[in-house]
Amino acid sequence: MRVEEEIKKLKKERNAVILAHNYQLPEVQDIADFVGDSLGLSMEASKTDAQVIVFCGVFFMAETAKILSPQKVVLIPEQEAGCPMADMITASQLIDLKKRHPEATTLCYVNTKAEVKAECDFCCTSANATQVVEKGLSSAPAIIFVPDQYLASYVAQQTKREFIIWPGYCPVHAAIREEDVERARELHPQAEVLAHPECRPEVTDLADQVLSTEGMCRYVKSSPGDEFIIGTEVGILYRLQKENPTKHFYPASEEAICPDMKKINQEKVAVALREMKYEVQLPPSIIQKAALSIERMLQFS
Ligand code: CIZ
Ligand code: SF4
Repeated sequence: MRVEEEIKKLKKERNAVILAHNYQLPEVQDIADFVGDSLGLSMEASKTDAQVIVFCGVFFMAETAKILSPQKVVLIPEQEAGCPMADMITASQLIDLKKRHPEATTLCYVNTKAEVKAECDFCCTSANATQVVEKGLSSAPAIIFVPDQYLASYVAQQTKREFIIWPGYCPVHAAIREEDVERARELHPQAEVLAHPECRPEVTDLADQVLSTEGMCRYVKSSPGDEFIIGTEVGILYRLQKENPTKHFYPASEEAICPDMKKINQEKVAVALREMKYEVQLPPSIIQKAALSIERMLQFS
């Protein structure tokens, strides 16, 4: 049986839904029920009556799906698919930081482990961070922002607030340099430059639009332009091209490839469904506390 057919059959048998992050390989995006960003996917999955969620992404994303659907079985087809940025802060490091700034409200990017979310007042995504700060944290005397220093500095600039920043970063986005954007612009002078806020400030300063992955997908669809330089992980170009077949997309850097995002393929999805592995398990107390930070975010976004 072809692997795609096997996945279809197992999906039915298990009553499963398959989620693929925007950065996944084309062969994985093609077999997914939903393709999107980590929070959007987790929310979609929680609304379905599927009993099993197969999350094709990195570990913190599968944890987010578990936090929003504690009654469902959440599987990640590759145990080693982590996020180096999320791993840059642990719960105990955050607890120490909070002790040094007891007056501060804590805000964590969704790219954090569940145990870190559990220690935070608010969660945010790259799509709603500015709004969460403006609406939810307008009266906070101080704000701790973890772990992405570049997203933090972008939101600080937008909201004219100062944050207590953790020096984390995404190695994939940080590798995109000003020169890369300038070179791409010379080659494609008509193209609009879209950059993710995980990029360095030098890069977001050069961009025409600073957008999350879902923001990029929406923007491209509604824009009259037909050429775009994309400053984020290259996996998203597949979705952009599929949804906008007449438009043209160029990566800001062809080297912006997240190795962790490429660890899952169709074969591993089939194995995950066949053998029901690898199941994401979280202590109920962590789920409850982490869910609170997400609920607070949702009130203000
Ligand atoms: O939350 C996500 O899925 C990530 C990592 C990025 C984005 O902009 O969607
Ligand atoms: Fe983490 Fe960066 Fe990979 Fe996203 S692209 S999963 S932030 S390392």
